[in-house]
Amino acid sequence: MKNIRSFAFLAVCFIQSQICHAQNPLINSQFTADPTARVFNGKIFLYPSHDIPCGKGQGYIGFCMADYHVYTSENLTDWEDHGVILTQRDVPWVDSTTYSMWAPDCICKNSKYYFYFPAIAQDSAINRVRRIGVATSTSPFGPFIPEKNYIPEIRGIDPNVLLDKDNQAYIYWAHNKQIYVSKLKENLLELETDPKIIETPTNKFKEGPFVFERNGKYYLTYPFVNDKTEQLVYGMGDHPMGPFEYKGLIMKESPNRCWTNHQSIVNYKDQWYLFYHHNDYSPKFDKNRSAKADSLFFNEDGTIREVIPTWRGVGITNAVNRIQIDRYSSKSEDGASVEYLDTLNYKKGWKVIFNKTNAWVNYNSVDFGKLKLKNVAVNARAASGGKFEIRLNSLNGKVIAKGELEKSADWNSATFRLNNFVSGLNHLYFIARSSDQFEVDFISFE
Ligand code: FUB
Repeated sequence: MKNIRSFAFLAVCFIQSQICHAQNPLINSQFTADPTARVFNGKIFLYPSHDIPCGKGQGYIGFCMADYHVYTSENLTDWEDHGVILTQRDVPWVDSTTYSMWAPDCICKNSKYYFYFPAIAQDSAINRVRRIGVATSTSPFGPFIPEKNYIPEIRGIDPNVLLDKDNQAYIYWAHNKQIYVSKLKENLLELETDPKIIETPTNKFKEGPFVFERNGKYYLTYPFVNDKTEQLVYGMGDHPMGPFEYKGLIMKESPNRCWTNHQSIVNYKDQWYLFYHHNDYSPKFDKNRSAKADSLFFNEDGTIREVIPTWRGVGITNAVNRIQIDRYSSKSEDGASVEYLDTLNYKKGWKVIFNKTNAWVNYNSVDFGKLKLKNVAVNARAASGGKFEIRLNSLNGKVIAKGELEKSADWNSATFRLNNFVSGLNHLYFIARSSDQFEVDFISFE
């Protein structure tokens, strides 16, 4: 061990540069629900809704949403917040006392960007009627300029727009347990056809439609309450307006009993991803949600394989960044558990607690590039000390570092020499080699 220095917690998301290096959840600088991911100009653009804690008398059943931000990423690991793109104050028809800017969508046609969002209108605030409006921009970063009025024929929430291969656009939304569709006119601002209900197998609660096309098949995906909370399900069809044959589950109910879930599915650099939300940064209040992403795979017949939510999420982690091993890919059943760092501030994230010899966590896809990295810094708290090893690619793989953590009741960052030159993409195994309890927040290579 070379040195120990006092370690003060720094958020994973560096607020000044507005960049988060994150796994699941993707963003910890604020709550991000209903994540719609789109690919524009070779980047992923994420248009979530923005949960904020409600002030007294604000919002509806705990939902308070006043504006939208847009985030981008090229590697699905570093997420940049580009700030507010639209707020309730700036929309002429929205009742800006209602904090009702729920799940949005954004699409691009002929280099113009169309942002669709629901909210409660001034003319119907007493009955809390939800309407859907459009705002446009010449840039995916906004600012988006709202139309003067909402789309008059639509009552509902969760707009989603599919721009089909022939450039015909369809708008989907949810209202009263039903999912609706209409064709949009060429201007993407008005309906061309009357709203039509899409047949779904039951009359149970559903919302959040998201439709995409793959190999000539259209997939209608939506959150649906079959038991206690929302699961994600889908149907497949040959036409954007249906019918869609029900196919089943994409994701089970949230393990943490977050009542809502809300999805988008996107292909980026030849891999499909599911974006969704859970309440990981707000485990006791499920109206403050956070966006997550996991890889999604299809069977040969085009059906979707169930997606099991992971902590590791997606994307490659640069070895010199913080490697949050509590966002593990896999771990031993015994002796390695994950807990919040600070239950008074969940957004600080998590730590791994080791208390058994040979307990381990595995964190996949770390890029060491070609740099000559010499040390690993381990951010740990070890009241009774503790021994560890870091191996590559399997539990029996090459040992690249090992060491002994100094006894300390406080968090410390200690650096240890690497035994071997490491390059390229590797999977890490962090293994406890003593039975003393110690905790690790993150490691990084330097
Ligand atoms: O975010 C508010 C509402 O919760 C969305 O509109 C629904 O889809 C659900 O996620």
